[in-house]
Amino acid sequence: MATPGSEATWLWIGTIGMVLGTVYFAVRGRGSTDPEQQTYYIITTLIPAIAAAAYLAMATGLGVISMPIRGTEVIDIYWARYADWLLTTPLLIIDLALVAGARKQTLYKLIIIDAIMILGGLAGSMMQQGAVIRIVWWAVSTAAFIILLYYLLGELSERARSRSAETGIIFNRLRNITLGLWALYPIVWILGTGGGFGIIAVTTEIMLYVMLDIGTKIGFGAVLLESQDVLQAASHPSSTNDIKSH
Ligand code: RET
Repeated sequence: MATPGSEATWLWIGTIGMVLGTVYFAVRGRGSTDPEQQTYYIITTLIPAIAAAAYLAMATGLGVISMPIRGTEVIDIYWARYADWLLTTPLLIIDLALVAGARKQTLYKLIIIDAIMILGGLAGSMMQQGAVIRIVWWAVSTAAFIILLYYLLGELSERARSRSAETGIIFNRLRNITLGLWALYPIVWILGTGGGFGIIAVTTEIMLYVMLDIGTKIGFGAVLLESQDVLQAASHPSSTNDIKSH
């Protein structure tokens, strides 16, 4: 078991950030009584809660192993982040699918493609034979990611638009946050320990992942819950709004 060095500070920042995010969503969701709203609250609260456990494991040295990679020295592989992503990315996809009103079949497909993406990254990070095989796994994982984007931009966007104009706008906002932030993960991976070249320092890599994870889990969750309030208000207008709209 390897012990994390200077990168531990960032892993602790990640842990604290995720705990705060969990508490924030849990407190926010307490007042909700609508079953649909509650589903969003539960999913959105679970996401940082899972990540908090993974970050704690990484900060305490449980979620990391040292591995000799051919052509480089021994590198630390933080495998716990893949366990986190394997659980949290499907939850984020469920959030998006719920907003869009996606078909169950499409949702299952997306979850399988997502699992291939994350497991491809895990496999690549564990390959000890050198850079080439690691890059091959990166390409497999990135191909799965591109297929995910294709569904988000196509079928899911269309479904959301067909629900209502507001849903279409809100889905696009959530989708764009997802596209923009998720696309940075493969870049950090290949430049960091993932690619085996270590072009960026381990501490920088961990810092970037912490920032991305906070954005994709807490930033995304906050925007989603905010938007749900708006949609809810639009579908169950109060009497004041009724009067205003007449
Ligand atoms: C990996 C491996 C290299 C290729 C690709 C990857 C994609 C990772 C993504 C992760 C998203 C994580 C999120 C976590 C927070 O909730 C696995 C780095 C494409 C997209 C959103």
